[in-house]
Amino acid sequence: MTALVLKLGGSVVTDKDRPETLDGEALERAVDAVAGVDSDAELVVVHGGGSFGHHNASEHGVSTTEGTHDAGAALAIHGAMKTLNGFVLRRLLERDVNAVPVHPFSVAHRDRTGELTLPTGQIRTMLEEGFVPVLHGDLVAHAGEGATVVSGDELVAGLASDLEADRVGLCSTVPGVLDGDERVIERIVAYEDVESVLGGSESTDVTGGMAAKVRALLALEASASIFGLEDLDEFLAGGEPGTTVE
Ligand code: IP8
Repeated sequence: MTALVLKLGGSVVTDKDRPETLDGEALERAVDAVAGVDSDAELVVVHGGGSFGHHNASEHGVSTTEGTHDAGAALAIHGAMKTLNGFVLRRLLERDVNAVPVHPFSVAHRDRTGELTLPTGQIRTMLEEGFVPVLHGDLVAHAGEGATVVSGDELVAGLASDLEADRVGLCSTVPGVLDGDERVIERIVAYEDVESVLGGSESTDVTGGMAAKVRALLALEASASIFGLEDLDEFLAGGEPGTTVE
């Protein structure tokens, strides 16, 4: 199976400055672009949290490594992400995209080392049956921690390798990975190429900073693009806007 995995950054489709608020215009634009994709293409969409989920997670002291055993806290965080997922799905359905939800909290887990297991049998079958699965950053059960956050980027990496995706796109608030002069770096083939602008390999921005994104994408077989919303159409049409990581 060859699939296209697209991540819509949470800060692209929500208003980061106001809790639980969509960026309606940006979301419309993203959804329009997705609706233009050839209906035979196998497309998986993942969205991040933006102004949904993150504030609930920090309120309850939950991160990708610090968990909670409190079901109320878990429901608040997961519930916020489900609300956003519902908005994204509704907009996609309005554009006749055959979108269906996949909630990682119900299917994925981490072991004691933090390694994520995300089953993809249901996603493969959805794709084969003509659906567009829409996942989101979420909570996952984490051995020894209760429940911790899983970011959309981590899901993208897992999906891309498991589904043997041939293309991966991260639609971000920036037009690509920027060099010291704020110019988009066209191609990255090794972390050393960008270490001076993104920081050393010991820096651990597991919550989705650019260094973590680039490292995760370099580890994939698939070629991946990081680009801004204005370039989403071009990416979905088969182009390589922004920064290509291979
Ligand atoms: O915005 C965050 O997903 P991300 C998910 O992709 C939660 O990092 C629950 C905060």
